[in-house]
Amino acid sequence: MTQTMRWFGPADPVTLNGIRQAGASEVVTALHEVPNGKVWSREAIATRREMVRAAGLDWTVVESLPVHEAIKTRGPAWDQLIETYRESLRNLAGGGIRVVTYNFMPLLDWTRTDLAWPMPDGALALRFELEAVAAFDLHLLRRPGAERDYDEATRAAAACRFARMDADARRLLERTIIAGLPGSEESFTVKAFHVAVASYEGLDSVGLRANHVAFLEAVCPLADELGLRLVVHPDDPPFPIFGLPRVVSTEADVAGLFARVPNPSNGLCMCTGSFGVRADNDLPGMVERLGDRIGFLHLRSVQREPDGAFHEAPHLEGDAMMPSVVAAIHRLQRREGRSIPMRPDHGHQMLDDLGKRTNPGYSLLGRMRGLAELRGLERGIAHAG
Ligand code: DNO
Repeated sequence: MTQTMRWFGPADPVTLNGIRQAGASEVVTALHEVPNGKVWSREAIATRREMVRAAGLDWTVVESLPVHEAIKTRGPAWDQLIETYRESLRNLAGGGIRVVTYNFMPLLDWTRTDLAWPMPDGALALRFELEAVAAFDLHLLRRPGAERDYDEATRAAAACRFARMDADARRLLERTIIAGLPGSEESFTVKAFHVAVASYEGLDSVGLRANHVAFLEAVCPLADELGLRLVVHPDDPPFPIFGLPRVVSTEADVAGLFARVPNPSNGLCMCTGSFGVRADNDLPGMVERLGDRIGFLHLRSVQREPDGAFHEAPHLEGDAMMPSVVAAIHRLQRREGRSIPMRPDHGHQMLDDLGKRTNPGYSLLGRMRGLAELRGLERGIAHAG
């Protein structure tokens, strides 16, 4: 695997040199300062790549070139936004980028309910509890029709939980869920979130899937020509949330996408953490079967808990069966004669990072531990033959 780490650009408290010392050879990054829906210029791409190269690293994978909400909903600005996207792809390919990551999740990108959940060793992990989402949805957001989306036990637990929370706890939960985690393209207040959710009214999973296919049909022929791979990041968590459809949650979802848009540029960012929340996603089998479509790897492991909750375990623990996943990746790379870019996804906040300002999930030391473990695992598998 080509070892990379995510870097949020010059504003990231983690330095390029820190990433280099962690042993990565590349960063994956984005022009986070360019508003969603605007072109990434050749000059800005070249300047950022130069900055990365000057630090002894490279940048060949973008995470992410955001897909505007009006593309996901097929709103009136669709044509213009597609043209903008295509222009950015041209500029990226001209600037040496090979892989472009995106997602097709309505409004919210990745979502958690607790960003500092203490592990037994004192490190802090990211966690998701459906009950906390329900407490927010039913009692803070008060989304019309929300009660239909939770079973009776979850509704009751959410009501008790909400009653126990003071104003600070309520505000923290609200911020955690809708203010936008690192790399998310959107950030909302409760009021704005109401309006945004309403803009999806009437769009079900069939409609969203059709819009996803329309997007790919509009950009993949160009990406093929440019020699780019467009890789879709799966839904995190991999099920509908706040009544919004999610259509990239399972192997069948992505296989359907590849069947409908067979262009070689139509690819996958295989995120074992996102897919791994569902016990019905067989991760090593997915690597095996989706093989040549995989253009980028996010490796992390979640520990599933009862009642739809999960937290992020150390990279080699939890439910992902990482040794089997990496063994499948090793076979895939050997079969196809390529090295797939990988990043250790997220990491615990630990050691000296505990007192620091960090991007949740993206502090250096936890990810450095993850990268070291994954690198060792791959080396061991390769050595064993
Ligand atoms: C979270 C990330 C996601 C990912 C986007 C891709 O940690 O994996 O935010 O970058 O979904 O567009």
